Amino acid sequence: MSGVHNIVILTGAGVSAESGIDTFRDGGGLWEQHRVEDVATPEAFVRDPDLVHRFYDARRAAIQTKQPNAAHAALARLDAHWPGELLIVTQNVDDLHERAGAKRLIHMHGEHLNAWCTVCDRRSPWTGTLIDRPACPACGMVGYLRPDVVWFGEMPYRMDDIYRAINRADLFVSIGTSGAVYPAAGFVREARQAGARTLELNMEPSQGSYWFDEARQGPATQLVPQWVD
Ligand code: BJW
Repeated sequence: MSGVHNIVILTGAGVSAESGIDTFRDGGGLWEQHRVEDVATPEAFVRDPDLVHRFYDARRAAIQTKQPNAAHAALARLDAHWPGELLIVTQNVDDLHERAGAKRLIHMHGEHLNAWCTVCDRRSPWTGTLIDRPACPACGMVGYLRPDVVWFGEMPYRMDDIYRAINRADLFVSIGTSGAVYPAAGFVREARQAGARTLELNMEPSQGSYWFDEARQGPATQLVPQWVD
């Protein structure tokens, strides 16, 4: 990686697939099992909160039984040893990057293991269920906690920090994401305009594959360690 000082890495569901966590848009993925409009919009939560809580309670329980894989581990090694600026921007709501040891990390679509109180606006660590309408640990109000995830139509988190890093990047790497969801799908264009080299590591060419200088196909547990080491 000669001449590279500042790296931004975007990750998606494909990075966690080999840990046994379902992706969204692959055959058998989450959006084949549930309609997006029923579980991943603010309107769905207003219409049928029990359905939404069941969907997220089940996934919150499942991720706690999964382990980081070789791709998460390789990115954590890179984070630990890279002397320049580095930012891992994950769309994933699981905690496998941090359990592998990554530190320079932003969860732009939120985190399963947080609950967000819609009354006091505080986030609290959460490993249990939300369907039973528990009290907010911060303000004590009962029945107002929701999953701390970003649904369609909501603003992803820390966009200013992300765009600042992309605009300083010499290298932008996208791993395990279909490129179907904005604004993350537009990061590669932003990075190119800022002069970064762009690399995609994914099982198949993503929807925006043609924007990348180089695209390698294969499983993340092979491609990511090969790239890092
Ligand atoms: C492997 C592998 C292996 C498999 N190894 N690879 C029309 C045009 C443009 C935009 C819009 C539009 N209409 C509406 C919008 C906006 C909308 C949007 O993008 N919609 C599209 C569907 C068109 N976006 C939003 O609403 C966002 N907010 C927003 O835009 O606010 C305004 C704004 C504007 C400008 C700047 C800033 C803000 C919010 C989006 C929220 C997305 N939320 C979800 C759910 C999170 C909670 C939860 O988990 O339930 O986030 S949806 C879901 O998709 C989840 C993911 O993070 C996200 C991306 O999915 P990802 O990670 O790419 O997974 P997959 O399954 O799609 O792909 C996996 C890939 O891995 C595949 O390619 C496989 O081949 C590969 N793979 N195994 C390597 N082993």
